[in-house]
Amino acid sequence: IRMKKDNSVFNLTVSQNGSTFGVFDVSPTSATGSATVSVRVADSSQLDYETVKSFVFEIVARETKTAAKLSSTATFTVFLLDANDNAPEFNQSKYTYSIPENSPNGTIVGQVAATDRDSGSYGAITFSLGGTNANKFRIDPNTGLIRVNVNADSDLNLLDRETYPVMLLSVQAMDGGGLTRTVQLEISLEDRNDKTPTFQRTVYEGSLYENSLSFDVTVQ
Ligand SMILES: [Ca+2]
Ligand SMILES: [Ca+2]
Ligand SMILES: [Ca+2]
Repeated sequence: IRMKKDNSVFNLTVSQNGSTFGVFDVSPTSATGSATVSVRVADSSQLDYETVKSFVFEIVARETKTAAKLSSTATFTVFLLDANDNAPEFNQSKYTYSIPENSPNGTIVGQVAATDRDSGSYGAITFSLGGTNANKFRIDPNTGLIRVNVNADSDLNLLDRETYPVMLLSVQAMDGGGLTRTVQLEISLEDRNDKTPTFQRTVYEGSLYENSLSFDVTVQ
């Protein structure tokens, strides 16, 4: 900004509603006649878009050498622009679910949720799954709903408790600026009686002596 006050010496201060304001300052802080004044950030820790979206403050020029000490005030408004300074946050540090083994394709496993304090695309979250068994499940990238993802035609035993009783996966939440957060997802398979008893052979033979009181043959 440019200040002009003919032949007078004046001080420059930053205030807000009449009291000292420390978020911004000016340089120089005193001048004679006219001066170009820069408004600078004095305390960047207070520039948090998630807390305050704009600042209104005054720059006061006050004469120092005159008896009257005349002053003039200019009001400034500074609007903050959002930066992507927050990663998504899950509502749980870990998710643990349990479903029956051999659950069919589309079975709902559970739903994760995350928030992001930034605005617009910086706060828009996309979910994805990772880990060894991630292909056996699918997650809705927008809602976080997790479902079983098996092809019954080709992978009859994909969710077989005897193979993987507990599966450790990860869920990633990514915002529109590329910041990510990952949590563990543990899916246990509940036992179901999916093994029909079968004989190893269909024909068994045994011999016994006449007059025997018992007949022993091992059936497996
Ligand atoms: Ca912030
Ligand atoms: Ca932000
Ligand atoms: Ca963000």
